[in-house]
Amino acid sequence: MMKSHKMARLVALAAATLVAASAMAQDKKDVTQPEINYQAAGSPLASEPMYQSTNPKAPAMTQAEFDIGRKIYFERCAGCHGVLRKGATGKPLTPDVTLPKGTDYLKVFIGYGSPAGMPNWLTSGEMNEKEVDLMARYIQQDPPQPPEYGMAQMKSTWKVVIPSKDRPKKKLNNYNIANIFSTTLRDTGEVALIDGDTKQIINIVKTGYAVHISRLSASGRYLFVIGRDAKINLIDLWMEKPDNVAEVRVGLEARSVDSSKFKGYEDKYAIAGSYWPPQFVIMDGDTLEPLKVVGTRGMTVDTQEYHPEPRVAAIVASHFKPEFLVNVKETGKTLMVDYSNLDALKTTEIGSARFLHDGGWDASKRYFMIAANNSNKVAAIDAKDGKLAAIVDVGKIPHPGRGANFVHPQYGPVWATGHLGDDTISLIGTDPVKHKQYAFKEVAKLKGQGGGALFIKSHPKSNHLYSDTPLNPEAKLSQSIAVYDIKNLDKGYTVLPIAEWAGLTDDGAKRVVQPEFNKNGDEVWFSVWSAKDKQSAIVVVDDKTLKLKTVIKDPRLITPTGHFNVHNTQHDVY
Ligand code: DHE
Repeated sequence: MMKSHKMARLVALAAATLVAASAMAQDKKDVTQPEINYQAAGSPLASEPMYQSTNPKAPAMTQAEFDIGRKIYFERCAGCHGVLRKGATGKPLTPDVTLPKGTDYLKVFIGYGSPAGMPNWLTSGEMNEKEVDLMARYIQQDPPQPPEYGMAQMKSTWKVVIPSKDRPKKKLNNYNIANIFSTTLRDTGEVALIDGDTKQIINIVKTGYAVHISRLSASGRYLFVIGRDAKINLIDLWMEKPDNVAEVRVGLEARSVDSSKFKGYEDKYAIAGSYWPPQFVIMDGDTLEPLKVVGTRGMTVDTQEYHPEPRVAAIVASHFKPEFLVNVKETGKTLMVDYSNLDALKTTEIGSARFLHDGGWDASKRYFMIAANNSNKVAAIDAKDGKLAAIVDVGKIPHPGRGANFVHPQYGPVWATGHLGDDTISLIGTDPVKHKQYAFKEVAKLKGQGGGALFIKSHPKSNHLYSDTPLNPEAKLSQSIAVYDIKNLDKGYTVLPIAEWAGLTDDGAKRVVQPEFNKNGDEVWFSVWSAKDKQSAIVVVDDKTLKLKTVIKDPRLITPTGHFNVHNTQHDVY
């Protein structure tokens, strides 16, 4: 009896290995390793203590093993499978799914991966046999829940370093602050404030963990920076040496921050959205005092099922109404949050498609174009009429950053996005008045260098469209940029060897990421992003001639990724 049971298990295991092995073969076609690594970046929740509940049906685990499993899960898996393992861009891994599969089957899947995008953790060398076994047992346990994080916790981290009354009454420096760049130094948890005119570093400001984005207040005076650990820093650009004046931690993990831009509310409020807990908070724009916390847990747009952890992705401030547009990823909803009365908060909920991630305004700033990345769609939200204008099918895993706006010779104003999962750039018409027949349709697909594109950029004064491919597995592509002549798109693209121009001598990854224009729209900045212990740089290109203008190198520029020009970010120019 024992023997036949063991035999049956071996047969099942062999079958699972075959499934996984054929899966791996297809895997290569579908999802690239950098794409997976991008989705599955480490979560700050890895260091949060959590309660281990014992499910008698799950394989035994000691508390020490459980803690290791939890750490690995939040470092490697939570980005795709969700904090509560209910599934996000990856499949659900709750015990009702994992227990019937059993440890041996799960070990094969974790070890060898799947065509749907599950990495091959064992054969890639990222986990050893012991860790794979531990993870196979871990995901059969009840998922531990990280703590909630409400007003009391926020208030306990809130610090006003320089009170408003002690801040400058006028600009105290000689910088052309409209042309300052805030560059993310990802792995040091800092931003570099760089003078766009002289290319000198003004200050390096300590911010949150694995800092993510910077945004500007409506007046252009205040810079908001958010870390993945949900720490926000408020930097005053009027100071003699611009620096931090307030900070607060609004959750345990986050990605987005912005500030009120509607007439009469300039610089009044700030808002930040969290991945965990799933919520957003409205703060005082001057001090970051948290004022109102709103949860985003709720029903999904399509099957209308409850989702316990819908993460807050991109947030923008409307120019038409006193509203923030808060994009909730897993439920596929854009919340238009009216901040004119925080005590009677009115929200218009617009459903579109799941996995809303990043996006930006069209040139008129009326339509917010948001990528539902794993649904391969872009939703256009009409901020004036408070409704969905359209949902547009695009390529595989659109990733626009904030996208790029330009006037197409044939289709009029268009907004563009590149894709992580294919080599196309989708152009979507955005003018329903003079180019009605093209409005909110994918009017053209440009062929790009390859998949793994993250950011695309243009400028009203430029005739060029720039597209990066930092996550492409081929170094030649991840280290260069494709540029299109907007007036002659059929000609295809010109390749700029940005990493080569940086002249870095070590063997760093040198991924070229995020084109960003200066204020005048006549030069474009790129980060050349290498590992923490390797040299990185910023390369500045002349937009007219497409020739190298300057390379900014400094030992303090460690892992530069995104950069945000004050004027362009303040006025949503892209
Ligand atoms: Fe980002 C924007 C989330 C990985 C650089 N990133 C955003 C936004 C979200 C997001 C929700 C939109 C914010 C907004 O507009 O309000 N990013 C995530 C992730 O969940 C993901 C996939 C994995 C993770 O664990 O964080 C991720 N992002 C990365 C990177 O690895 C990048 C390339 C390098 C880095 O610095 O970490 C990166 N993300 C950026 C940048 C922006 C961004 C530069 C802003 C683009 C813009 O033009 O506004």
